[in-house]
Amino acid sequence: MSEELKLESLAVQLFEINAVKFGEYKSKSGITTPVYLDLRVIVSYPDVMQIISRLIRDHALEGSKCDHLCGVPYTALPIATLLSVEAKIPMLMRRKEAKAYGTKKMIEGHYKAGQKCLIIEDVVTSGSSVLETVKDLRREGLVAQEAIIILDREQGGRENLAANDVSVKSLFTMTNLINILLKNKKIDNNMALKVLDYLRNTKAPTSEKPEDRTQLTFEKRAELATNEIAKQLFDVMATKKTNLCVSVDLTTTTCILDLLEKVGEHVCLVKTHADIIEDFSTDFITRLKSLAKRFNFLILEDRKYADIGNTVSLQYAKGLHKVSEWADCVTAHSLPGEGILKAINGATNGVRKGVFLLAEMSSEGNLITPEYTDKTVSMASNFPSLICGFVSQNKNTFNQPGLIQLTPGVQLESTKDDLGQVYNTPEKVMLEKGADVVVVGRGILSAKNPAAEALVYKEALWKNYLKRVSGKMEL
Ligand code: S5P
Repeated sequence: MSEELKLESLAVQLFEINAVKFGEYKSKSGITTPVYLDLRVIVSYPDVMQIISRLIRDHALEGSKCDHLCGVPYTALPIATLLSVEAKIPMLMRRKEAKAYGTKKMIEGHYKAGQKCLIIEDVVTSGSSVLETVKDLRREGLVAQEAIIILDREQGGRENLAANDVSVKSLFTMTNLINILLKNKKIDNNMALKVLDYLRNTKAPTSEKPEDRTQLTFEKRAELATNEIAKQLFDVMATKKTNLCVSVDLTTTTCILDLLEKVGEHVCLVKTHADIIEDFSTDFITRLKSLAKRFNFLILEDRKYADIGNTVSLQYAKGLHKVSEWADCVTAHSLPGEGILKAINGATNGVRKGVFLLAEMSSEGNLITPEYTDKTVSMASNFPSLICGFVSQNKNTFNQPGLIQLTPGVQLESTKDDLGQVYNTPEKVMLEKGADVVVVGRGILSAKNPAAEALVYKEALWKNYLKRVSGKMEL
């Protein structure tokens, strides 16, 4: 049988098993549609499942060079499974929610970053379900640029997916399906015209291809920043030609000030942990501020606030450290909810300040899940004038170009310490992981010559920044 005849017979079978229905149905978005597809029922018809997977294998799969298949949960899972077995292509499985405990992987199966994964879906309307799977695959470093679907409803999904670099092959388009059913007298002319008319008039909203923030220069991003400290930090980076942040994890004020005399010219940001300093004093702060002015760097107190709003407002403004008086920005966890951001906002007394929210951590076995990361990013969107950016390890965490990705866990060689810290190289964090400001602590502090080492980091980072904004990355 030719491919055309096989498709024709499949369309008729789908109609007969009630996987395609005509009438008045409410779609997910609340609009009434004259045609409804419910391919979940195919699990009750092994013959139909086999016909679909063989049609995909013999026709749509042609020319796709993929290492894996991944079905969009749940309807497409059985089809992806059959296809995996029939075409002998390993499958990956995407979870809908990350597991609450144990490994928090969204993608199950064995894979390596850089491998290609083909997506299988039943029906595409706006393309949003396919995009959710694409996002999770890309977060794992997989290349997800192709999708094979059973039916394209022709309501803008194909265009939305193309705008996100995903090309689509389909067994049927809705027009094509309607014509087959009309020809086989399963529907009459009136119904066919009604459906085609509906398709012409009801398009899913189009999504524009989001701009990749990592390809924009820091000068351009300064213009897009909504937080004043982020804007200032972008400006400092562009002027000093450095995106290095030194983490001064030292326990005496003399050691910190001595170190900053040596490395101050090479950094855009100095990150402190005030609570590890044994002789903290207001005099230290005066000297720190004067170094910040002389060398043109900003100060980030890495306090990682994580309490209820009222306590955080006291921790931020009061006590021995009075952080709100001297730190340009601070780090905070999103864990307690928005109250923490309201508290910091309220305690700034109108002075321009910034917050980096912890969206991800660099330490092995941390309990942050992809869902937590996404919710952290959404929470930040309610505080555009307060949020500088995110502490994060991944390019896909967020894409607003006016925000800054602060990435710790960096040394010249990929290693680990004895307490779970994981290190990536400057090249990797700049070209693959989307870092904007890169935090280096012991890589510089433990060097025989910290000034020379800071210069090595600064140059390695800047070289890779220039490479990515020139659009000449070889990924
Ligand atoms: O996920 C994180 C977040 C932070 S802010 N992982 C981190 O390591 N940090 C901080 O970055 C940490 O508190 C430390 O001050 C610095 C990394 O230091 P290093 O010596 O391992 O480079």
